[in-house]
Amino acid sequence: KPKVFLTYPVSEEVENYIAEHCELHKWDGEGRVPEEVLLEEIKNIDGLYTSGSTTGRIDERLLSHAPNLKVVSNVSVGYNNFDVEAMRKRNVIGTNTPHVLNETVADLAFALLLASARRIVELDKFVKAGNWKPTTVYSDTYGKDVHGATLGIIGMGRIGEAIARRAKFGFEMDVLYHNRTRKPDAEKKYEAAYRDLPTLLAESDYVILMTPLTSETFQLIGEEEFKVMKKSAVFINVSRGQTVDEQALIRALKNGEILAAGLDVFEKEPVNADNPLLTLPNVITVPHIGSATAKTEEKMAMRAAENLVAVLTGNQPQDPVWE
Ligand code: 8YV
Repeated sequence: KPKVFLTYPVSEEVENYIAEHCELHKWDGEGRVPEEVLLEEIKNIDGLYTSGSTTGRIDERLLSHAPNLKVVSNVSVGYNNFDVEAMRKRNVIGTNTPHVLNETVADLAFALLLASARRIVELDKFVKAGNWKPTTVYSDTYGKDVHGATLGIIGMGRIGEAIARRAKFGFEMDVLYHNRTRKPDAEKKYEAAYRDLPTLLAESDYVILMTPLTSETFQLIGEEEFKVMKKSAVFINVSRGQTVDEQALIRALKNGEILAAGLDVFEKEPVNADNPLLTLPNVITVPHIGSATAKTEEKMAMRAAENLVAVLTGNQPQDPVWE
């Protein structure tokens, strides 16, 4: 049987499925696999089951220790942990888990948007701290309307579309989008209007960043981009931390160039405790939980298992990240 290394815990069902076809090696510790363990395991395995956060980058340095490796199966849709060129050169197939997480990630984007707009986190703390008094000035609790506002979506892929659907039909928002290619379907279904990036930023009340991290989108949003946004704009990032220049975001929030931000992702994860984003009152954060519901994570885990097994049993995986 081909040998595989599982770098984080999966359900019994997923594990049994893999074990039917493969000899299973598991990392039983918590969090990231220590480098010495990974380098030892990778010497003998045919397949690696991972997500960027448990093994780090799949690059030439790692691959040079992995003479038998045929497939790296990511339990995530993002595959910025793959050095695609290095993997291709060594004929290692990379797979991801698209589709099954679209709605869950779109839900989180909206959760951050609504919570930022209506100051849910700040006002929750206010009530629980006993600060709601008969003398409380009601206007001090005012937020921003979501319904009917203009939403700019940067990255109109599958998840971008799920966000657009919520915006259009749930909140009657005007949807703008920016994408590498035009999306006639989305334009029709959600009346989404294409804009170049500066125009989208200038016209939007809410901006949701939902692009994959690539060399083209690295720090796509920086100082200049925040400057053209409305001072009343709310910025949401559910893509990858490195699609934003984090220092520029901090300055924009401090200087009132934008109103608020809701962040699922950070330049460095886990985020450093002294990162100013954690103390700014107009920022809400969650620990990269875009797809983190039990149901969706199980679907992702099974899909990644199917991809892994497909390659190792000589079949076509359903989600190769390149052809
Ligand atoms: C993953 C994600 O769960 O799928 C992605 O790209 O960002 C998340 O949904 C996370 O990367 C851990 O694997």
